[in-house]
Amino acid sequence: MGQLEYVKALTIAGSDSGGGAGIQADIKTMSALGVYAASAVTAVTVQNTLGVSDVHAVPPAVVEAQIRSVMDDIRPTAIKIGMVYDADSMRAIVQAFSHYAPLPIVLDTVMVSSSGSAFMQAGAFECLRDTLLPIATLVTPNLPEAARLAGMDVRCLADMDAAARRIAEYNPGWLLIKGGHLNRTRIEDRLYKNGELVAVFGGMRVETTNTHGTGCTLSAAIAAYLAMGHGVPEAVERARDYVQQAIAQGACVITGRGFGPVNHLFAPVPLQAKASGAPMCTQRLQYRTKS
Ligand code: PXL
Repeated sequence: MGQLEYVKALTIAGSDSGGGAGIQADIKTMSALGVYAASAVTAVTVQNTLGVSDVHAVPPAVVEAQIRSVMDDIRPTAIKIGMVYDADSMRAIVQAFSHYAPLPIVLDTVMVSSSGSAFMQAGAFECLRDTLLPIATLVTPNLPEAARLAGMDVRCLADMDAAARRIAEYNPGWLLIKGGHLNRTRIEDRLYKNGELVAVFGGMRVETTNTHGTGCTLSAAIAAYLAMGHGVPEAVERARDYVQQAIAQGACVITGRGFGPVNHLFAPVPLQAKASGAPMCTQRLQYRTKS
């Protein structure tokens, strides 16, 4: 038999000592979906289910060195970028990727924790928008993040569409605006390409406080499906299904005294491998188009 190779992804993100979000969520998610997860840690956060008590950034040169070390040897086929605390680290990430052929990059524009702590240094926002956004294949802001990127209030579905057109000035590629912050029972996430609405993904809100890390989990799952070779709309559709099930399967379980994690490991699959050098899977999924 010829040589086998795992399907591999790299997450560049902050550590959540509580284990529900950040790099821990990313590694659990990618692993649960059968994808080998490499990681570059950008910051160490001190937190549990009750909140964040401290944030320590990793030196930018060390962020860059981790990425280069993984890229030069392990050769992931998709990247997820989550929390990046300061502008120098953002520039270090862009610099690291300048050495390689373009890969699918999912950028989760993490700015504040769900409990309100700053996960991005004051003044780093413009750098995120002007240097990190342009290298992403897909950007996945929630409503407040989309509002900040677009420089406008986003309070309804029409505002999301208007914000998407503005954000396309910084990145003409794919954009998934997550509508969870609109307080509706039916959640709607909207996928755009170059500011144009491409697909609408609906789902019913699960009544639970165990939603810590859902944004991290979604972007990591998208990166995992991109690593398998799916296109962006298919990867988003599959990743949303995974997150919805992970929320439902962890909705009634107590982890700590605060906001608990989703159940990443409700149905883990074995690590996938392919013949080394063989093309990735190209199976396509139907996704709901705009109605
Ligand atoms: O908000 C997403 C997020 C990203 N990164 C880290 C986190 C969280 C949420 O708490 O802890 C490290």
